Amino acid sequence: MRSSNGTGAFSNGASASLPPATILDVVCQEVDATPVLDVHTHLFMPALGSLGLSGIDEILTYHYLEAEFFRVSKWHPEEYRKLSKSRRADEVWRHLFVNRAPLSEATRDVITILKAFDLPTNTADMREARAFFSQRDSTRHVQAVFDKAGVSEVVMTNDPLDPVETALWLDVPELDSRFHSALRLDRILSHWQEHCPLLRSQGYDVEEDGRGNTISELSRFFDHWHSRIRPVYMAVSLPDTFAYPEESLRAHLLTQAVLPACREFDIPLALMIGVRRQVNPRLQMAGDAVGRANLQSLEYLCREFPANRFLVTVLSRENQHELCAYARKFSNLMPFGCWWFVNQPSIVEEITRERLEMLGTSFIPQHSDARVLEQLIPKWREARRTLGPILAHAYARVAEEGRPITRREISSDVARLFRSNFSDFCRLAAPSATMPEPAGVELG
Ligand code: FIX
Ligand code: ZN
Repeated sequence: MRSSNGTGAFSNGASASLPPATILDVVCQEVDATPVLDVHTHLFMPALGSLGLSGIDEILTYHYLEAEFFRVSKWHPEEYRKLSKSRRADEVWRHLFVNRAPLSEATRDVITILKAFDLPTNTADMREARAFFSQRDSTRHVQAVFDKAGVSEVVMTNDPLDPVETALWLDVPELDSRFHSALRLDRILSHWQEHCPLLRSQGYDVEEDGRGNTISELSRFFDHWHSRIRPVYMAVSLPDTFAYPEESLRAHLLTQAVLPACREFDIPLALMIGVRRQVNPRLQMAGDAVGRANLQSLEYLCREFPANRFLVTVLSRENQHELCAYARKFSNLMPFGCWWFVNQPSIVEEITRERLEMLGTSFIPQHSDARVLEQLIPKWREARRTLGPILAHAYARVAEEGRPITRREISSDVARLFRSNFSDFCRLAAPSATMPEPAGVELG
C-alpha cells in the first residue's frame, strides 16, 4: 500500500509511541510506502535507446534463468544461441515454467512480473505476454515499472570503453533525473593492455605498461567522462584473488589515477569483490561464479586512503560478516546490497540481521542488479518482504527493553536505508522539488 504523501510518512500520530503489537504493521507500511533509490543496476535511461532491455523475451533469457535452463534441458549452449531471442525465451519458458513448477528465486521473479501486469502465469506459451509488452509505450512503461516497483531512481552501470554505449552518449541531449550514472572501470582495471589501443585512438597518450603519460592521460579521460555523465560513483568488480597493496598494473592505476579522481570528484569508489569470471565460458554471461576474497585488501584501502569513500558489496556469503566488522572500524566504508549469488531470501535474511545488529541503520540493505527493466518489480517486492519483518523485530526488541518507538522514526530510518545513506555517502543533492514522484505513490 502506498503512503498518503509519498514521503513514506503518515500524518496522524506519527510521534506517538507505538503499541508493540502494531510495530510490524507500521514497519511494513513504511517499507512499502518509501520510494527506493536503487544503487546498482544494469538499466539504462531511455535516451540511451537500444541499451535498455525490456519485455518478455529479455526477461526469460536473463542469464540467471539461462544458467538454470542449461541444467535441465538437452540444449548445448552453442546450439541454443543460434536460436532467435523469442525461440530461446520459449524454450526457457517450456523447460522452467511448464515442465516443472518455477520454484527458484529467478523463476518466481518472472511470475511476479507477469502478475504485476495481469498476464497469465500458467500458459503454454508467451504469445499474450509478447503482444502485451510489444504494444507498451516505452516512456510510459518505464515510469509504470518504477511505480509498481516503488523505485524513484536507479543508478546505471556506464562503461566508458564500450563502443556501443559511448556512441549513444554522443546523442544524449540531457541526463534523466531518475537514472544516475556510475563510471564502470572493469575494462581499465582488469583488461588494461587490451583497451590501451582504444584509448590511444581517442587521443589519450597511454601505454600498456602504465608508464610515460599514462596516469595524467587516464586522469584526463576520467575528467572527460565525469563532466560528460556526472557519475555518482566509480565502480569496479574484482576477483576473489584481489590483493592490495601489490606490485601490479591494477594497483598502480588504482592508486595513481582512480583513487585521486574519486577524491577530486568527491565521489565514492564502489568495490564489488569476489566474482570468479567465466568459470564456464560456454555459458557466456551465465558463466561467472563466486569465491571468498581476502578482505585485508579492503582494510588497507580504507585505512590508508581515509579521504576516499568506499561503497562495498561482496559476493561470497563467507565474506559478509567480515565486511560488517570492517564497516564498524571504518566510517569511509559503506556496505551495500546482497549481491547476485547472495541475493536469495534465506541469505539476505542472515546478512540483513547481522548488519542491523552490528551497524544499526548505517548501511544500504539492497540493490536490484536489474538488467531488464521489469525485474525492478520482483526484486524490490522481495527486498521489502524480507526487510520488513527483520526491521520490525529490531524495533520490537528495543521497545521490549523499554525504549518507545514512533512511526516518525521508523519512517526516517526506512528513508535512510532506502535512500539517504547512499545519497549522503555520494554527496548527492536532495531530490529537487521538481523530481517526478512515482505516480504510484499517492501525493498527499
Ligand atoms: O559485475 C556486476 O555488476 C555483476 O552484477 C554482473 O556482472 C552480473 O552479471 C549480474 O548482473 C549479477 O546480478
Ligand atoms: Zn551488477
